[in-house]
Amino acid sequence: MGQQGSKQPEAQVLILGLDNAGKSTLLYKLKHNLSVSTVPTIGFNVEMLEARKNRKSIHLTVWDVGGQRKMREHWESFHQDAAAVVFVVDSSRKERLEEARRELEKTLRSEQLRGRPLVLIANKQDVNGALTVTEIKDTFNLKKICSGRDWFVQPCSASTGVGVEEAFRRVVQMLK
Ligand SMILES: Nc1nc2c(ncn2[C@@H]2O[C@H](COP(=O)(O)OP(=O)(O)O)[C@@H](O)[C@H]2O)c(=O)[nH]1
Ligand SMILES: [Mg+2]
Repeated sequence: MGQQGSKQPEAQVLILGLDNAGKSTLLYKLKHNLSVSTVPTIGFNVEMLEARKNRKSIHLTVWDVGGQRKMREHWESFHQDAAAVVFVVDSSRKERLEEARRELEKTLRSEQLRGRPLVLIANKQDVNGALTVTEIKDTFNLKKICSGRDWFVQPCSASTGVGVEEAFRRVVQMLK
């Protein structure tokens, strides 16, 4: 969690979401401004990023944890040190929204994540007919399941990069 008063604050950010939501695409867009072709993540990816908060530099360690069913049971082991959670949703897959909602709700119930801010990414907004931020917010009943923490929903396309930097600026702003 970084030492109090340390000159170079650090924070860990956890990217979660179902498989195929676009987590790894998002991470690599953010890190290298590159569209890379991803393969399903077995285990996790981790990247260090430099961000600015109140004109100070902050080191972010961003964990992108595989979203396949078998990996989800390991999400919990990443909770402890997470200062913020980024939850990525594939807005083009209406039929997987309920599954995503269940996983998010479970994640937010974690004691170790109590009070940690959440940025929900409504990804794949470039796809025709993608669910809007409002539709996702309502379906997820976010107001209710996020009580006691800061939260924000960011429309995004990890492929084109639209919304990617905004999403992380939000994350950084919300860090305590
Ligand atoms: N159209 C579109 N496709 C995306 C977007 N983000 C990711 N993808 C695609 O979705 C698939 C899964 O992406 P990936 O980053 O591997 O998802 P992960 O399993 O959550 O890490 C890949 O084929 C990506 O190219 C997006 O914003 N728009
Ligand atoms: Mg991945």
